Amino acid sequence: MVSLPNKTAGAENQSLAQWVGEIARLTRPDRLIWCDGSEAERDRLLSEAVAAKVLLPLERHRRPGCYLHRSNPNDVARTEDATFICTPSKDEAGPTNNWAEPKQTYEKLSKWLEGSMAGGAMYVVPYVLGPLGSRFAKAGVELTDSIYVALSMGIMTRMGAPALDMLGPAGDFNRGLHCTLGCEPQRRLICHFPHDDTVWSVGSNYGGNALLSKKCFALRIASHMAREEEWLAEHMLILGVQSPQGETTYVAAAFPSACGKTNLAMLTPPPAFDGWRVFTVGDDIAWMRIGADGRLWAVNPEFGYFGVAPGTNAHSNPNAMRMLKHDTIFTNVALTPDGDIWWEGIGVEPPSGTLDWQGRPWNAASGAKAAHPNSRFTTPMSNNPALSPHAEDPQGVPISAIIFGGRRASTVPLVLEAFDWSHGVYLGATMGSETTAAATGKVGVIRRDPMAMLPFCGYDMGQYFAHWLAMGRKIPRPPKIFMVNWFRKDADGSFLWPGYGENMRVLDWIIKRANHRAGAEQTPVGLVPRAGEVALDGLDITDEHLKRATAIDAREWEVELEGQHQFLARLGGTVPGEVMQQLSRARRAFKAR
Ligand code: OXD
Ligand code: MN
Repeated sequence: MVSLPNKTAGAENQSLAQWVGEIARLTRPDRLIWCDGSEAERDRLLSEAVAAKVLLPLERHRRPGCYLHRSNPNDVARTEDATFICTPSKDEAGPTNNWAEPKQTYEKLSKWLEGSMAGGAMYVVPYVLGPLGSRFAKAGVELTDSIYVALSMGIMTRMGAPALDMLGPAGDFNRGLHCTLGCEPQRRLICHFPHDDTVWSVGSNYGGNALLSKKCFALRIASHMAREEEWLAEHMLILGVQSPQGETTYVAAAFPSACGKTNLAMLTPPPAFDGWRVFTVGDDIAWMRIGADGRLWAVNPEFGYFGVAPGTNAHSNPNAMRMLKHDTIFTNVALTPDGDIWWEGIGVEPPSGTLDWQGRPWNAASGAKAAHPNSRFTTPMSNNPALSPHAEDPQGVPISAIIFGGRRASTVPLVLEAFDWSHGVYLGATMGSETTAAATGKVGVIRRDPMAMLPFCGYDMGQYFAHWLAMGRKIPRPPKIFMVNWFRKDADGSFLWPGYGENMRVLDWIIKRANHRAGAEQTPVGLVPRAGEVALDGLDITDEHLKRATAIDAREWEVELEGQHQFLARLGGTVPGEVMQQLSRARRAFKAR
């Protein structure tokens, strides 16, 4: 039986001490480790993880403070089939979430968890989401048997003492319980209990399933809280664009997983934008509240980035390449013989003798990938050379534009501005993307992913749209809403837009529109740039070419609007009439053309 340390700061909080005791009695770890978030603790945990072969140190001159983790090959992505929202009624979870009855789920998991940590340690990981001392900040505590998870939480969150300080003797917190449980797919469940502010995740150590601060708390549980407390918890990056005159405009953008969110958040402007700078506030999640000035203000609840490695290179994301030089945990990337990392699309050839993500000798001729397509880096945001000076601002940053985007080979133009908030909610509600490797399942089919929240909304989607519409009525000075698509292809299959740093040109138009400094052309589905309004200097692209990238093709849209209709119909009767009316309006506008 574990004895609770009585001198720890955490034990001051009665409900925390009680809950830790309860879970320790259930899971029966040999040791309880209260994480304080200190450097000394991190060094100690890193040494233990290396001794246990959970982490492999990379060559210390090439990648100081960097480690490679190889996961169980059956545990490489989020498992949406095993992800549940446990609310008293199924309706509350809605048709897009898996639902399970809370009491039965606790009972079932408690049986699995009995004695599950015997022989090992249980890490008590207190953390804060959001800048310390801000009105956005919320505390969580994750109990985990995984040293990899504890170390990753130390990167991804403000972990340890600050959280216990914030909790004090009586503060409330999100209760996260994570147990590796043999890492068997048959006993893998990620269960959310929004009414108890609780998450129980078993059977997976993959970031999105196991770092409970991230998708589980900051999105699924927080979206439920946000609805009750009149704010927004969104799957959005936050960036600031600074003009040569020093004026900074902030933008929040939602893209489904693995559509280049981290790259956009860390964008390096092209030479034509001399004197412009892009600053990252966040790369994955935004919490947004109405400010005293009537604008929408946003913070990044996280403290680090858990980004997709393949495709990251000196062209696609030069800031990331600098950021990943030190103090980073890489998961499921390839290992070169000189102790460095490698992945597909890193921009250099792999040396011979490279080991694949499972540690096996790799042979390029085999056609197999050396790095797993969903291999990741976990790195503190302080490593980012483009980190915004306001990333830790307790007030957050004021958002002038919200962008929705997806990966669409056709139909959706490079950029589209919504007519108003309500139309923007419809654009977000019906957005779709070709699927990627960030979740298990088929890759490359179109999946509708409203506001990129389909896997992350902790309640009914129709109600979520209603919440967005209600927020729109409450925000006195709402941001403008846009849709972008960097991935549209020409008839010959080539991309119509170069993407990456050149996306600055689209951001520039968006910012001009948000600041009422550019015109636009009306189409049945929104506003697009007029000829000459997207700066193309220095690019091998003509206005004619841009026209193809922003074209609205009535035949493609007929199919699109039918697809949207079918999707909204599947969501059921809670979809607000206002969203359906926007769809009908688009159909009528094409007919009237
Ligand atoms: C992520 C995801 O890891 O969206 O951010 O899957
Ligand atoms: Mn994400």
